[in-house]
Amino acid sequence: MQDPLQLLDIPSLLSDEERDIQATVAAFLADHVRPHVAGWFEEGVLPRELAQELGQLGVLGMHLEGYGCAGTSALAYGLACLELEAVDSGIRSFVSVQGSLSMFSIWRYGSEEQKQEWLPRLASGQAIGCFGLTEPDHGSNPKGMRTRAVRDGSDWVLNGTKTWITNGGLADVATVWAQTEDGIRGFLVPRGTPGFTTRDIKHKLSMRASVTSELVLEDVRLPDSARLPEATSLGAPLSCLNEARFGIVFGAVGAARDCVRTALDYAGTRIQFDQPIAAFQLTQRKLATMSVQVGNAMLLALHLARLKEEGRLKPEQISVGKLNNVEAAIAIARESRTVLGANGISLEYSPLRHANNLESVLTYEGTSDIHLLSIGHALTGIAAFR
Ligand code: TGC
Ligand code: FAD
Repeated sequence: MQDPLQLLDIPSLLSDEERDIQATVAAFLADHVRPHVAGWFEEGVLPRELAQELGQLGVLGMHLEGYGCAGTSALAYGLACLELEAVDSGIRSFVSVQGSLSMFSIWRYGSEEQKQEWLPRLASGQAIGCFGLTEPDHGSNPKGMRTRAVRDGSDWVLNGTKTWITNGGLADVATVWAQTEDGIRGFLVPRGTPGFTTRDIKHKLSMRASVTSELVLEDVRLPDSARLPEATSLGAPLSCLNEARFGIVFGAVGAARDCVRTALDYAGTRIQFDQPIAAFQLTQRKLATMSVQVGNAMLLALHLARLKEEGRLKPEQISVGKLNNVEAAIAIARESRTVLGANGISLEYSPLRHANNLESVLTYEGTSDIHLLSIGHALTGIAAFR
């Protein structure tokens, strides 16, 4: 059976260095994560020790320069996300939130002291970060957030609740976005700050190998040095989302590739009516259609990576990638699961786990509706969000 990305000879579009990075990440995951991930999903856990292993691998904040970060190309980061999500969206989410949301917010908007204090520890996985934008009443519309930061002498006092925060219960530092009388600002809230608590969200049917939490801030007092000095509007957190959404464009390809590989392997060995089910035209139609979709998604991801490396990638182009690739991946995951018959509903096989995870990916980092509206805005010049 052929790998679906080999069909279009996608590896020939990568440099030797990009292929090496991808292969190194894939090999690490095959040994250290893939054998355990279905168990973590079943138990609803993500071991904290994984952070340091991923830090040693060098994928945490790998596309950032300095402060212990690897400073790789955007494409290399994308390929790492692809391999991470081929194992489980929860693992890619951990890396996305750490590198693209927590670390990027500090790297881009933090003071030199904040960068020195947090970035090397976050890059090595000795510390874990999270990013609190969403609130119970403000998901797609963060502009209306209720979390407030009020000046009190030289300090700030924060009150509010953030919810659905990846890594929240594990995090040593939370980037928290809050309204002030001058607009939205970001604050670094270390674990243990009086008045700051987290509560993990249970009973998830998706992203079970990922910690998702509520952050509660009750009269949390912080010095002005905890404020991200360069973040001066909602544009700051939204620019961090661009980084994480870029990783999802590639990650979704990884989940889809894993599903197609699983379906191909299964179809080659499962015998019905005295033949491998791969010999039936209707099965081949499924396998061929999914392989075309995964190839198209990868070509789109590569195009966006090259635009990003040239500094030309626009938010609406990221919306095209996030919308297309996540919708393609969830359709592929569901179709792959049908190829496996009854076995398709077992955790022994990855497609339904991927499909369930992708329900979250479809929602977070901007729902498909929000990305359609962003594309519509770019096309028409009319913002139809409100
Ligand atoms: P709007 O008035 O259009 O914009 C406010 C300011 O932001 C600027 N801006 C952007 N800047 C950079 N990148 C972008 N993508 C930007 N989009 C807008 C804009 O130019 C403006 O700047 P300025 O200087 O004029 O103030 O804002 P709006 O309130 O109309 O909202 C626009 C909308 C709906 C697109 C935005 O609110 C949005 O993207 N909503 C979706 C929220 C979302 O995606 N939340 C994600 C939370 S984090 C998460 O889910 C992590 S999941 C874990 C994982 O990644 O694995
Ligand atoms: P809502 O905004 O209430 O949307 C509900 C429905 O209404 C959706 O179908 C939406 O598309 C639709 N809708 C909303 N507005 C419009 C409109 N203008 N036009 C048409 N339709 C519209 N957030 C963080 O800040 N940090 C994190 O680390 C994080 N991690 C997450 C992890 C998981 C597993 C999940 C599931 C979510 C996470 N989120 C995180 C939250 C996520 O970003 C939000 O769930 C998402 O932005 C959508 O917000 P909402 O759930 O409140 O849905």
